[in-house]
Amino acid sequence: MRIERVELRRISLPLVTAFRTSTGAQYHRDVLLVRVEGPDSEGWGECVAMNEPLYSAEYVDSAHAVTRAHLLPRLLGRRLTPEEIGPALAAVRGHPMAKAALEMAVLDAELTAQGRSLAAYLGAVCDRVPSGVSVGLPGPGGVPELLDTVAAHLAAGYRRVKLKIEPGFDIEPVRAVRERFGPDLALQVDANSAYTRADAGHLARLDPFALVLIEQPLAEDDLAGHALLSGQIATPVCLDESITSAVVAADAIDRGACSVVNIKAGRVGGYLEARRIHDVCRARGVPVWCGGMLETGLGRAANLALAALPGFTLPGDISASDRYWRRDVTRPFVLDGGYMALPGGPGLGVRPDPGFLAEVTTSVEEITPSG
Ligand code: OSB
Ligand code: MG
Repeated sequence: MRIERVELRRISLPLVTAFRTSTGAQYHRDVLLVRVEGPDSEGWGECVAMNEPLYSAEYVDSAHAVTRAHLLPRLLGRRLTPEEIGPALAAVRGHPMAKAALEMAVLDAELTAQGRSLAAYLGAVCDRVPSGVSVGLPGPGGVPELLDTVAAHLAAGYRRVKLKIEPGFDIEPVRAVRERFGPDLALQVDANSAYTRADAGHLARLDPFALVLIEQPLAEDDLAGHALLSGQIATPVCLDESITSAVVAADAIDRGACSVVNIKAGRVGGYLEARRIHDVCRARGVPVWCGGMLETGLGRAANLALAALPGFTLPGDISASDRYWRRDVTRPFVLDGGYMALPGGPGLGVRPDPGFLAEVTTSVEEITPSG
């Protein structure tokens, strides 16, 4: 498509419940949405960068700034296929979430024009995926509050539970959840880099609880530490923040740093790189699952398409709209027997509701080749 016009829109959406991790609490999301327009198509992209640079160096204001000043000038007025977006932006270092949002919008526009779904384009092999839920650290209610939250999610049908952990909130909550919900619950934990190599002995105390995996225990740049830790604990090590590309994924696996990979398209620069990571992992027999970044329905639709690829053999963090939002910007995604159906339809298969979008919009910029 020829990229003739781009809209950068910021929206503010309150979360239904505060989301706490070892890096801090989130009460609302300030999301950058991108709309690209060509001669006969338009498409939407969602930038998953968070409000603050706590999960990643990249955050929503940095993504917005780099998009306006450095990414759009490389795309506007040019005729580009979705596959050409990554290469066109490669000279700009870093900023994968900003790049991913642009590629997503061009994929949506191009595939919508072709009448083809993103899922079919990526190589989906199913039309629904099992749904997991990521449970934040509890508030003042502590472990009893956590048990109530998990009970409510299981009653809603979620097929896998992930608990956020941090030093001082790890062994006991895991023990409590395992004891209350029994051995059949698919249970995993996510540390968001809160531990160090010196914590290996402590993390080995999670071994008796038969966790599916522990996600990102150590620092993002510590592949060697994760390889050491993998030999010291029985729980499989999964990487999230560390996996920034297909090259890094192959390296991490080949060095024994992880035996499972969390794939997030935003973290790796887009759905095409995400698919390459899937391919690298699948070739090595490493299971992958689709992570989440508290997306709106736009990002959720794209994540569902990705999670329908054959290597996604573990349930991901793709939860129903009502786990995040009182009202989603698209039609709501719902659970059906613990599964979520792919939207179907061309492109993402969903559109934002213009009226609701207008209500939650905090700023809009229209950018054309002339500026
Ligand atoms: O580490 O997986 C993470 C949300 C924001 C940033 C990082 C993470 C998360 C989640 C929630 O765990 C996943 C979701 O439900 O979208
Ligand atoms: Mg994570």
